[in-house]
Amino acid sequence: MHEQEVARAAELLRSAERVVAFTGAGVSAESGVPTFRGAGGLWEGQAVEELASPRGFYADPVKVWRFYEERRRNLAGVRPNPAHHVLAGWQERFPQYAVVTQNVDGLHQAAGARGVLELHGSIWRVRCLGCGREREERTVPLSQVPPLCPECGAMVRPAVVWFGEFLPETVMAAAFAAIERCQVLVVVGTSAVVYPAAGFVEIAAAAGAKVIEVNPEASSMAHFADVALRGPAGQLLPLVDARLEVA
Ligand code: BJW
Ligand code: ZN
Repeated sequence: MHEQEVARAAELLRSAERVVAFTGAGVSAESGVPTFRGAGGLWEGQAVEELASPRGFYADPVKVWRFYEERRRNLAGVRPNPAHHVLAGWQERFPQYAVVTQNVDGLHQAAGARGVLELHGSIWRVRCLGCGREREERTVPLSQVPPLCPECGAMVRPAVVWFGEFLPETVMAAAFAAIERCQVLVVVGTSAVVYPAAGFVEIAAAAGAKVIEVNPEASSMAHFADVALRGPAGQLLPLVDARLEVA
């Protein structure tokens, strides 16, 4: 059913040297990680602004901390799926390759991807609200209230990017450079509604890149797609990868 699209995607990739994989929550769906939007999404029936904004955190730090603590607990036993593995493997194939992700779950790295550009931070890091120090924090379970910084005693927060906050500058710069230069952009598992990340698809297309979208549903950027693979990434990316081997 997907044979033609798979063949076309492989054809675009086979001759490419500069490739970027741009991912969202859907790439982790088959690992058992809930996405944000839609049925069964993390935010179904929840006020997003209450959970993922600085205002929400200051209004009720314990509630927000527990939301992340629960996600960390759920993620602790989760393994990367074939989509993460294919995308990690491509760093060996393409001379210039980057994984640019909106995800905070660390699953691309768990699959072996190096230099992953995490636009929205990481759930496995915390940042002190007092001294600004950031550190890795992989203890699970950790605590039911925001821990205090061992250096200065202030409260720490998850080192993720909330609504209204700027994306980390060096990560943005590196991602932008890769996006602007790539020949093929593979957009996997994102609804592409959250900016500035969503804008990368248009930027790449405007700069002449071919766009491959891998998503069971059309994203808001689907009109930029040269090839649309409509199905689960964990099933379709291995098909594309296998097809790449065929000359
Ligand atoms: C599968 C699948 C399978 C399922 N295989 N696929 C311009 C215009 C309008 C608004 C703005 C704008 N610029 C900025 C804004 C404001 C705001 C914004 O974009 N709002 C829009 C929602 C309207 N942006 C911001 O505030 C950003 N900051 C910023 O712009 O700073 C500058 C500034 C400062 C002050 C004032 C103004 C500007 C920050 C955005 C931070 C987003 N943070 C979150 C939370 C991170 C922490 C956490 O994890 O809790 O990031 S929100 C959430 O959405 C998370 C995600 O990374 C992000 C994107 O979601 P994603 O990954 O696309 O997931 P879903 O669930 O939406 O989609 C899943 C997809 O998978 C679906 O399409 C499924 O079909 C698919 N799928 N199974 C393949 N098996
Ligand atoms: Zn501190």
